[in-house]
Amino acid sequence: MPEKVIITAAITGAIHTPTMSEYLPITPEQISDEAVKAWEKGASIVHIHVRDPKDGSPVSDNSLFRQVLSSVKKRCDVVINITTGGGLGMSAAERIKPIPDLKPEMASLNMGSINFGLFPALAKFEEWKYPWEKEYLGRTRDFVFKNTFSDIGIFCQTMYEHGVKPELECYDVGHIYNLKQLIEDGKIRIPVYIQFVLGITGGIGASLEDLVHMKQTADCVIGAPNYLFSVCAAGKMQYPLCVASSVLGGHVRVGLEDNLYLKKGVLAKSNAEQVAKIKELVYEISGRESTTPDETRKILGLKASSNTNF
Ligand code: KMH
Ligand code: ZN
Repeated sequence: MPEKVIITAAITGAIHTPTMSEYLPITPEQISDEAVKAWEKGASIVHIHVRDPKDGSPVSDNSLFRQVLSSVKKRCDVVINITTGGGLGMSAAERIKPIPDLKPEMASLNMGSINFGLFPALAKFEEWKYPWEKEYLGRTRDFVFKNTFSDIGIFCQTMYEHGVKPELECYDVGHIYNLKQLIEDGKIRIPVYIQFVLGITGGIGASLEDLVHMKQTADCVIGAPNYLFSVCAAGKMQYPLCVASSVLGGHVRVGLEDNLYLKKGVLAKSNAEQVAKIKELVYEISGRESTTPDETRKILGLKASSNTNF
């Protein structure tokens, strides 16, 4: 088991909408402030999406990314991981375009296609702050989040060209087999860093058994020396499965991208609150302290932040 645990904070994502929580960061200032505060509480990686500052809808806009990334980099040494999953309905070209421009240390790389279903959230609210929210969530009944072998091949080639370490998002067991194929084809280089993403409608569930099944599959198919893993889980299983990951020797991801709550019925007022909570739980249960950003760079084999372009 690795001695220390890497905590990632996924700051805003593209799953939740402004109606769901007044604390969801929207503007570049809010997103960068949240990232810095998450680092202050122990996150060594921040995973970044950007939103339209006017209405909070997910966008892929290089100048918004640049504002966020340069503001964070000025204030702290946290590792910055940007999304290439983007938001629902974005083309592959839109999703990858920040990579050659900004050359971050890390970026997400989604390992397969799923019917990414956000529609269950529709039942929880009657009134919406912005018209796009209801339409965005409803559309996902028929939305295929497309990540074909060809898409993934282009994405990872672009990342390697620019010195970006991919974090491999696996939403279901088949995605681990996709990864095996991509490694065999020489497209993805070992050792890899996998994010097991549990509890997205359209992917695997978020039970302890689901996590163990993902881990056992990765052990068989990829092989323990060839991969490190982290866990994120949608909604209320965020903390239990992150703690379980830390017991299994994995790393953890929290943040408002995946879960808006601090505990049952209590919205998290910030990403930092969630980071502080998971840091303490992990230490209590598995005795593992969290890494500094430089320790994370060493563990994951990242380039220095001076080699980014922001
Ligand atoms: N949104 C999460 C379910 C990405 O940004 O590329 C997984 C994720 C993917 O973070
Ligand atoms: Zn994301």
